[in-house]
Amino acid sequence: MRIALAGNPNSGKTTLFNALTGSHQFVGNWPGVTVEKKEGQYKKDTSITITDLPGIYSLSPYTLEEVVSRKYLLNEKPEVIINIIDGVNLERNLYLTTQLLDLGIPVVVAVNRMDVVRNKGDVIDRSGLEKALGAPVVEISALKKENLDGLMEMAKKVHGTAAENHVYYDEHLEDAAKSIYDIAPSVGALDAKRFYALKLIEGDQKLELNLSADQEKQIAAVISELEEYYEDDGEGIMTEMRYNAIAGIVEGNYKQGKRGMSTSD
Ligand code: GDP
Ligand code: K
Ligand code: MG
Repeated sequence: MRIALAGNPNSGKTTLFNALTGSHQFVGNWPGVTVEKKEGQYKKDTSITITDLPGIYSLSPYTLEEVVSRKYLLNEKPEVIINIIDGVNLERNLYLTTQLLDLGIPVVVAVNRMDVVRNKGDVIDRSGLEKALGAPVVEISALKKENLDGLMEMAKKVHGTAAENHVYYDEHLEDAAKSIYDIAPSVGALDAKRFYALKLIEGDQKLELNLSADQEKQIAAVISELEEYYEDDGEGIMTEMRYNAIAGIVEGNYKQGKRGMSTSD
């Protein structure tokens, strides 16, 4: 089984990767770029390969790290994604999560830094978060090596299952995505069809979809209509949709303790 670790910079990816692989790791570079590539075997089951992707905030095509991560996710297709998120910065970290869920690959969300979350007296409604995302959520501390067995058990459990995603936006946007599948059935047939449709709406120029000029024109018309309706450009629409959805998810599932800001790590 091939697992990719994806998450924001500083979310604890390397700490988790090292804890899971121990000395069973290989460090090189991603093809053609000087971004470090780390791959290793799960030390308790060497049939599982784990790839530590570069830290990213979004699956955009702008930074080198984003390009490398999304090429790997779209073209090499890991069988499971472990999305490590910083439990202390849930809102910011979930922005990437919403995009990973669009890829059609089973995702396990690992909420990291639980030692700090608990110290602050904060509480995450784990099962509420699972329901909101449509993906299993496992609370861990990569630093203290807490619940890493539980995380890997969950990764094995979702392996080979259909990817779920409960983060849907409003009907105008969802209808626009469906129109895009109708215009370009080749996009609709892809596992990552939702990813591609929403990125087309975002105005992403690096999707390599080989659409005909006519399809491009029809899709542009769908997007124009959406932009007129929301009085914003596609990128702005998608960003706001994602932030609004995440704000609701965090509001409903993260309770701040009375201890407020305490020690960091
Ligand atoms: P990366 O940028 O995602 O690879 O993050 P790192 O693994 O380098 O971790 C960033 C910092 O967070 C380091 O100082 C880690 O020791 C710390 N860290 C990682 N996981 C945890 C955790 O579960 N709890 C605490 N308190 N600190 C952590
Ligand atoms: K780091
Ligand atoms: Mg790292």
